[in-house]
Amino acid sequence: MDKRFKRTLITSALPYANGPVHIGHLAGVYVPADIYARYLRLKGEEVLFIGGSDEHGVPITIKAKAEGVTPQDIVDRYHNIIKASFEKLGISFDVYGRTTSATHRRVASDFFKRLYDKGEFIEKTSEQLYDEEAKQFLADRYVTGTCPHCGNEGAYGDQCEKCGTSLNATDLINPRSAITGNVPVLKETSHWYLPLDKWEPALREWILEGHKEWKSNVYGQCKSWLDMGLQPRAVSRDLDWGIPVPVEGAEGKVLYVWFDAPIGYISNTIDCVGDDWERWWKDPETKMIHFIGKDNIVFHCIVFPSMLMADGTYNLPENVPANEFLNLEDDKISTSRNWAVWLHEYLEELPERQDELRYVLTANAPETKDNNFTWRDFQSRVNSELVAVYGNFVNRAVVLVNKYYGGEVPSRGVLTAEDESMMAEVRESVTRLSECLDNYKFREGLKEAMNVARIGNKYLADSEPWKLYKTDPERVKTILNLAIQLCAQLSVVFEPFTPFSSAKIAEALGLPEMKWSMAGDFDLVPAGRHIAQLPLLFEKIEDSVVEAQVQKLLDTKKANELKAWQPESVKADVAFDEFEKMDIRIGRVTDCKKVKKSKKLLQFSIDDGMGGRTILSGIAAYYEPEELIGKNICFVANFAPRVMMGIESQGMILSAVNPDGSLRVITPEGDLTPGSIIG
Ligand code: B3M
Ligand code: ZN
Repeated sequence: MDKRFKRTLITSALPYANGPVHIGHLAGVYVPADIYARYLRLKGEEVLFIGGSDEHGVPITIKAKAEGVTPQDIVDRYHNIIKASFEKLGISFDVYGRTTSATHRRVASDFFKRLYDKGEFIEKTSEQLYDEEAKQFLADRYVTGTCPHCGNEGAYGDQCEKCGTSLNATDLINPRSAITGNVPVLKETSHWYLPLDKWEPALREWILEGHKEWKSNVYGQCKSWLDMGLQPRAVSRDLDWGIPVPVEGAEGKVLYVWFDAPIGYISNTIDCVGDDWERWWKDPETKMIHFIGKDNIVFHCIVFPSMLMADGTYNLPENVPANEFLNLEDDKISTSRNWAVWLHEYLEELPERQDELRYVLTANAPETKDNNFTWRDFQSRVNSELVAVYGNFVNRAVVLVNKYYGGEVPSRGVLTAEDESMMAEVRESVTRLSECLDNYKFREGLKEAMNVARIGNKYLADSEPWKLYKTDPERVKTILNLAIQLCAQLSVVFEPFTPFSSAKIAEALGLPEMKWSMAGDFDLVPAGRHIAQLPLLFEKIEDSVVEAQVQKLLDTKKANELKAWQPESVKADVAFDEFEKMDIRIGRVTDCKKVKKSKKLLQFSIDDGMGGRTILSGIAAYYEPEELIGKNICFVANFAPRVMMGIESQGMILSAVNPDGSLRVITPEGDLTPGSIIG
């Protein structure tokens, strides 16, 4: 470890307790964090690995409302599912807490109060969106609308998930209440703001000058935030679910979920180690590492550090190795569309296959770019890597020792040049592996671990002990002794990645406590030790298993497509005078081209019979622009103009959606003059 540090505090993002965790969460955050924690522990370092559920915030109250239960019911349900499934996957948290705990409420409240007393907040009154029917301010996800940056019509009041931009609810075009569907009004309310701009110079110095070694995706995002200039950020909300703002006169206001959630790392530390917690958070010899997904970068690199600096007594994170996203079968993972492989379901449907999932998610980890999980790839990696390389080597070595020596590890004679070169290769691979793990390159590290197994397979294949057994039995003893030593090392180098199989090998070989220093050491299992037969380390994934999982996803897709045709998608009746407010007309496309930097938008020049206009439409995925030139289309002429990608769109072109989600523009039958009124 870097000489400046004596111990490591590892945090992993606190998942929202409004649903179970899926493979995207695992690949992005929890599997890499666990690999790192296990690796440091093997090296004998002092480590604390913090996890927990994030139980506040609007997504939870929305879910509770939809189900007619309390937010507490929701978080109790999912906290338990999440906690149990992490445990079963072998995610080795030292503590898995929750933000509705009494400790957290006290710690978060005190944190706010301390900053408040120091004068670190600005109190500001501003106009916020308000739903008059629900009698409620619409914070964050309580409001949806069109993203002013990319034109996504399903953007939330806190973020556009399409382009990743972080938003204020009042930035949205055509905002709608997620509670009633009403158009919100503006109403005054006051909140506390953390002046991020005050911390901007310190953040610039700390990240842009001091942490050039951070992953380029993380560093780049921080730089672009800092270059845009930071604004004060509200840290309270008008909601009834959360930690009350501990200030007189703040009734009905709670801490913003992104203010209290990262403090959850501190509260969970306190629940884990009690009074010793300050050593983990304030001693400069403690290194803090945040494992998160890319959508959380700004909160962990800008907002939380500003909170910590405002307090002034805490360490800042030493690194934030955020990952990109994992897709599933070429489609974005989505909770609302049920497009995911849920961990708790996986554990039930593929029992005792934890290492297989951990392996594939690491081999495929979205470390530098978004990546894709497919069940076919899962099958092929398990069968051709875990089974055919790692499992095959260990099983062969153990079987041969049982066959020739009744399970007693043979003693070793003089080593040959082949033995020496095999041992050297292993040690080189282990060195590279350590380097990878030290630098958060888990994917590459896993390749090196697998390389050690490959070296073993090659060694057995080249030396052919089964052929030599009759002619040179002494030589066979040496070969199999070394092969068993290599099995012992494999259990160590694979422990961070696939701990369940490592434990099996260690038990069969009678290994003492595992240590990282055992990797590269060929004197781990003494000659004469009796080793047990090993159950198969990994079994092949049969086609039927993969087909069942693919079918499950196809069923999901079908169910999603059908939803559009279900009675609940039919909208409420509209009176004639309401309908009459719409000015729908025929237009002729005089020009059509792609909008630069947008995958979705086409820019139309329309002859509308009134001098012409420009309209943007999100159908670029379904047409080549030239196909549409000269066509007659239908458009809403009095749709309020809006600016997307810097271009004003003056209307809306009508199109229909197919069951597979594809869009087709509506073209009129017969010849009609541009400007003709439809009605
Ligand atoms: N719950 C967001 C998320 O799950 C949030 C992370 C909190 S970490 C302090 O992506
Ligand atoms: Zn957007």
